[in-house]
Amino acid sequence: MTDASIFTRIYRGEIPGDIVAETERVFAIRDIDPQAPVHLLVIPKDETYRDVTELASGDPALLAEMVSLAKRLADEEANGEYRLIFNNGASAAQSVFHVHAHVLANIEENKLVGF
Ligand code: DGP
Repeated sequence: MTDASIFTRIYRGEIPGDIVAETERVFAIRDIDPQAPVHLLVIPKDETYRDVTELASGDPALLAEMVSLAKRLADEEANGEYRLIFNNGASAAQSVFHVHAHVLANIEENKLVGF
């Protein structure tokens, strides 16, 4: 049996993490190392899917639920505009292999991060 991901452990309350929103199947936390004034992670509660490629083919409705929560958070914390980033694979800077979307907003002009 593999260990639960860090995000699953946060959701279970085993590791500190501020859950800022949740839906039936998705939750959101603030990134520990923010790259923009608003930097949230939107994460499925179930860690079955490693990355967005697997998720899109396995459960597109869950992907849609993630995008919907991202938009709701961008409305609540910014002006509704946001970047949505999925890193896919270690050489593309993915470090946690439990699919998650980075939601970045209130980005200063010319300060787009490349991570
Ligand atoms: P990625 O590199 O795309 O796999 O993004 C993983 C993100 O997860 C990274 O931006 C930092 C964040 N992260 C890692 N550990 C923790 C943690 O314990 N708490 C929180 N809030 N974020 C974390």
